[in-house]
Amino acid sequence: MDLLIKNGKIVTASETFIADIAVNNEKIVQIGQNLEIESKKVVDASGKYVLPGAIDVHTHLAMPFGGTVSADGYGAGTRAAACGGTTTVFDFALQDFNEPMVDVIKRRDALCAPEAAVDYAFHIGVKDIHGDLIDSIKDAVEYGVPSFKVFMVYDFRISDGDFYQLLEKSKEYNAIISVHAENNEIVNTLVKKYLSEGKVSPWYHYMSRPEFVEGEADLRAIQWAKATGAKLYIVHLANKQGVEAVTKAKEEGYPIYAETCPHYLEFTNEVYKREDGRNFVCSPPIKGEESRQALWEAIKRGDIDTIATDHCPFLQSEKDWGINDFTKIPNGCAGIENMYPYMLDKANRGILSFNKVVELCSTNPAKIFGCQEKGSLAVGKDADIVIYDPNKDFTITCENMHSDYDHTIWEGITLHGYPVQTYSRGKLVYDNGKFVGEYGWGKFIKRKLT
Ligand code: DUC
Ligand code: ZN
Ligand code: ZN
Repeated sequence: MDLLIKNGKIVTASETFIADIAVNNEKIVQIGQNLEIESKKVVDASGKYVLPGAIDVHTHLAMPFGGTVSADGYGAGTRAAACGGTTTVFDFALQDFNEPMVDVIKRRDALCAPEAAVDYAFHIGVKDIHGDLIDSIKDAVEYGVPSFKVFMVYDFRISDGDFYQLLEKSKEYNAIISVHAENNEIVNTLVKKYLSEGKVSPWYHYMSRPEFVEGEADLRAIQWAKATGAKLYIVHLANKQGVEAVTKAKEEGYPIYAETCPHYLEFTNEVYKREDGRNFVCSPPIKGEESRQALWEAIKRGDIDTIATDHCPFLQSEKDWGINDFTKIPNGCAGIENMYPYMLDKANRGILSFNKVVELCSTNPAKIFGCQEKGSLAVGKDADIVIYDPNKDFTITCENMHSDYDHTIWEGITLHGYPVQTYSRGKLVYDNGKFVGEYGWGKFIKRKLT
């Protein structure tokens, strides 16, 4: 045996029990009490939780955006993921015009493969489906990438008609479409209005993309998914109206899924009034308290399926481009190392169960996006394992994070309980504050939707 983790409190989405886990050749091979097995390495996890590694299905690593490139490349992003208990990272590979879908994956995988410290997968950010390109989604599905994303905003957005066609095709080829939902026309109109009135502070980033701008787009996207019967996954849901639409669609039996991110659960739009408000600029922006509460309630009801990060950090000097004009602030915040510890802190404080956090951060992402080998602690699954100390307090600072950024919106936040070890397919990659993994270890995960 390669590894034996003894006496930990094992958590799955449905159960918690004390047992040993045996790992061989990167897989979990046995789970049981008092396993008497010879092993090269034995770890005593008494008093600790043993959890499946988190799966962050929403990151933007090395992403050209906002006039620069996001600060974490594939090496830094996956290193930080490992140190926060995340053992699989999904990145968005944005299509070039005229580019067939599989080529998009191959182009980004060539950058990612030599650097990745944990396993990874891609969604394809679709820009162009003219001519035969739309049918190349079938090739991507066969290649192991059955998930596509559309943006309703930004210069890489697609038209409503193309979005609709993609939904139709995704049903035919058993794929899933994710959407960044905001109303582009209204954003542009409000931006113009505020700039012309000299209203340039980060607060006007929020004011130009308030609740209804996102909610209305959620409603449209859901309406089209219902009409086609396609699977739709709403990324970074951040507003109450959208939550209500998701709840209704689920009640009606449609395959509509929703993700939110820790920053929408922790902060409110008040952050945009802070002196460092530009550092919180992301899209969709963080909304008011009513939306924050609605997201927490939806999590508890089961209407939010997953938590992911939208990790897209920029350097302070880049955020500073927008000191006198909110439209010049590159959109995005850090989160890849904070998601699992943040959500587990909520479990440790009794706000959610540990099982629920495992479901949101690992089991559901694996199920929705077709990672058969991941998402749970069970015999036959990859040995992606986190050991969590419920008694270790940890205060987040930029210095104790493992990214390449130089500031974080999570600065100064204290968590009760923290991961102490992360294993990626049985290999120790994080140990008590230190990254001990290897660049290039991470494997491309081919997926298939069930
Ligand atoms: N929103 C962000 O804030 N950053 C990356 C892309 C996105 O949609
Ligand atoms: Zn987005
Ligand atoms: Zn995103």
